[in-house]
Amino acid sequence: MNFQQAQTIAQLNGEEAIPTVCGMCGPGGPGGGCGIYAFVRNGVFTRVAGMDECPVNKGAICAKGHAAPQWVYSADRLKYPLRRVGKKGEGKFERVSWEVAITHIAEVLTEQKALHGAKSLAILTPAKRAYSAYLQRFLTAHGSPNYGHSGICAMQRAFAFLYTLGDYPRPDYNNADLIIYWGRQPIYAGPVAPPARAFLAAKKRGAKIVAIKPSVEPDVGMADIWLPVRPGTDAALALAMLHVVIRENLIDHEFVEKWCYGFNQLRDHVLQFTPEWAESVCGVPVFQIEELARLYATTPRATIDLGNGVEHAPSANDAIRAIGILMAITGHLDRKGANIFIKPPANAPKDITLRDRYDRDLVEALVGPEFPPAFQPFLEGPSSAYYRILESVLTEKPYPIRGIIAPGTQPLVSTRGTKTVLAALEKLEFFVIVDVARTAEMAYADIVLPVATCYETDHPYHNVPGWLMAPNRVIEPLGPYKSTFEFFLDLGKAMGYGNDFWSGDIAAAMDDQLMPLGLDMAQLRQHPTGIVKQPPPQDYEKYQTVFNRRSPRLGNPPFLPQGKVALYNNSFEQEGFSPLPEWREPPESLSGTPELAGEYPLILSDYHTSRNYSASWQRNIPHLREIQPVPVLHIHPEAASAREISEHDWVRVSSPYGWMKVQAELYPGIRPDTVMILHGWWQGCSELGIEDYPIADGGANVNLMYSVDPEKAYDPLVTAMTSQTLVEVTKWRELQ
Ligand SMILES: Nc1nc2c(c(=O)[nH]1)N[C@H]1C(S)=C(S)[C@@H](COP(=O)(O)OP(=O)(O)OC[C@H]3O[C@@H](n4cnc5c(=O)[nH]c(N)nc54)[C@H](O)[C@@H]3O)O[C@H]1N2
Ligand SMILES: Nc1nc2c(c(=O)[nH]1)N[C@H]1C(S)=C(S)[C@@H](COP(=O)(O)OP(=O)(O)OC[C@H]3O[C@@H](n4cnc5c(=O)[nH]c(N)nc54)[C@H](O)[C@@H]3O)O[C@H]1N2
Ligand SMILES: [Mo]
Repeated sequence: MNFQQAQTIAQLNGEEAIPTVCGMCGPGGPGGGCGIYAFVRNGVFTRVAGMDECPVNKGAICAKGHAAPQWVYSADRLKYPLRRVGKKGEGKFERVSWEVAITHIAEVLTEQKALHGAKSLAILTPAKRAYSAYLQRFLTAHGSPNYGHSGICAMQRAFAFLYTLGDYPRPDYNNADLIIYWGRQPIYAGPVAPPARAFLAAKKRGAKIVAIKPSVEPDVGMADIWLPVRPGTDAALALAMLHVVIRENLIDHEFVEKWCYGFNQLRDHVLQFTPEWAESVCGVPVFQIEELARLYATTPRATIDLGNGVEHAPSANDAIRAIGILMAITGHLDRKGANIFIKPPANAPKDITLRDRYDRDLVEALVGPEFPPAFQPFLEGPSSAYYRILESVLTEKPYPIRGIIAPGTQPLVSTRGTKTVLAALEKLEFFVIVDVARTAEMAYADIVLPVATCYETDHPYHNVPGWLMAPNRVIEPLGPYKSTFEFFLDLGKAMGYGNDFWSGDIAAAMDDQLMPLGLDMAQLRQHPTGIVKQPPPQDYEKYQTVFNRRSPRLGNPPFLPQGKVALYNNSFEQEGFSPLPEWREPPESLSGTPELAGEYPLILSDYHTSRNYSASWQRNIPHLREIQPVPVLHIHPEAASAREISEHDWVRVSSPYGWMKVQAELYPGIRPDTVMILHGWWQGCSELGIEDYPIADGGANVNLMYSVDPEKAYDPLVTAMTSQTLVEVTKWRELQ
């Protein structure tokens, strides 16, 4: 609905309709970017409607967005700041004030810094959040590089593409005749509307759609071709496609000649990756590999949308590089309807990450570099991989992290190796949780700070391409809450970093960031439904044509030393990595460890997005839990019947590292050798009488099932962590 309609309806019902931004797709508020009207009656937040004026959702809103009031009033909300009084893991806390909690944290961090150096502090954050820049700023002011990025979300793609192509190649959905969704979930992955709209519009236009993923999801239902790849084997598939296009001479000679470096080495290198070899690894039949390679290479307007599905494997970097190379040598780069480079917006809000203070010393101090130090700081600044930070607590190599702040992230369920993480949290000297609700690892915290949801604050400003808005407070905070932004301002000030933290004044912080855009929060707030800025470029003609006009990155070391697409990558070679994309098996797989297949004959993997949950939260929201009440394992009917498993039977899924108890859903749309589950299950829902599941064995936390062997479990260059293993599935029997 639009602003006028929202006001009219509210008036009729004795309500208020407050324009603001949805916060259900990512912690910290505007992660998702959908504009909403929040309805309030007698001071109570009751319901949500999509905002027509918002260019992101254009009035649409998903189930998660609608469920926001139940999240805000959830029984799981933290009530006040807590300080641990019992032993770690016991879960005994005393209530303290916000000020006492902040002072306590500042004292401990100051002492740890004096004794062990600033680098002994890490902050965990698996993905880019609305408040990410605040935690980077805090770390840099403190003197630590240990920003704990995931090793599991988007940065792996950014890295491999930048060092191969010089920029991130965006799919030009609007002009493509062939769209390949590769490890991507275009229908459920929020913010809700744009990818689904692009998908449906392409379909309506008659564009051909290809889905590459192990099991059927709504996008596959509407696709023309489905390549049911084995989990974690995308690099093998991409290498074989390179083999076919080179063997059959389906390449764009002019582009290769002019803009690619190292074609001869690539040609010789991919000879070994035949479709027959690839079939034995990735399970896609030879004819389909050849068919797709030819179709892609010979369709002039063909694009690839690469998602998270390719980032969760030890050969993630190789897969992404190989796919980037495929775009380049077939001439599908920087062309209309292909993959294109978008010009960055001319004026952006101020970068507050204190980038000018990054130096070699800071990078050398990383406890577990997400990318090798030679490639740091990368886009978001220096980063240590999330899991490696936790591991250092146990191994003390190269030194132990002693203090961790977890703002809006749950290490026991979000990263791999649950059992190692548990041991690390037991040993960790000082652990601070900053969250809106009870988390999986709360019993291990020394201090827990309860923060306001975005419906209880009026910041940050919201800035997505084409739209700028000041969110409004919908209701007064339900407890003694501040926002995650204010937490870092308060802590910065208490640590003596007030100069870098606007003396603790959040309004000043927001205005400072907005300055380059020529307005402040008060001016922005005068536009209740935000300011629609220059819409983002939609047509190819408006994009910067990187290879003709030269992007700011091209030829700008260290990205592309030759100023050309790096088919052969000298930058990687110099650091001891393969200059050409390779194939690396997951730690356990049917082709790599056949000796395990007797005991564990099925491949297990998982996926991230679903239509009604975000990551590992929101299972405690009754409206959402009713839609999808139990964790289901998709298993092919043949695999199920061979094990005497019927629909909705509870089953035990065992890997070499742990076991889960979940429900079987007989699913014809999955590879018969593979089972898959949505990750992120642990929360109960007290309103529906559902209890929490165990975090480790016997629950449904898939991250405990995988290897974390540093030699095998992640990509050595980009630390992408494996989410593939081998399992056996058996019918659950009570006295098992
Ligand atoms: N096996 C497997 N593991 C995965 C993935 C996968 O596909 N498979 N996906 C990976 C990906 S892509 C990601 S991004 C990560 C996600 O990992 P995390 O970001 O760690 O996700 P959650 O564990 O759901 O933690 C989010 C927390 O934020 C809290 N929260 C919500 N709003 C706010 C707020 O405004 N402020 C604060 N401070 N807290 C808030 C929620 O209560 C919740 O506790 O998981 C990764 N892990
Ligand atoms: N509703 C909702 N929306 C979200 C989020 C959320 O939690 N909920 N989270 C946000 C975040 S943090 C992220 S990172 C994005 C993620 O959004 P996407 O990048 O779309 O990633 P996924 O949702 O993990 O979808 C990956 C797809 O790849 C498939 N897949 C799994 N393994 C493999 C494999 O080995 N190879 C191939 N080819 N495919 C595979 C999965 O089945 C799935 O269909 O979504 C964002 N939007
Ligand atoms: Mo993510």
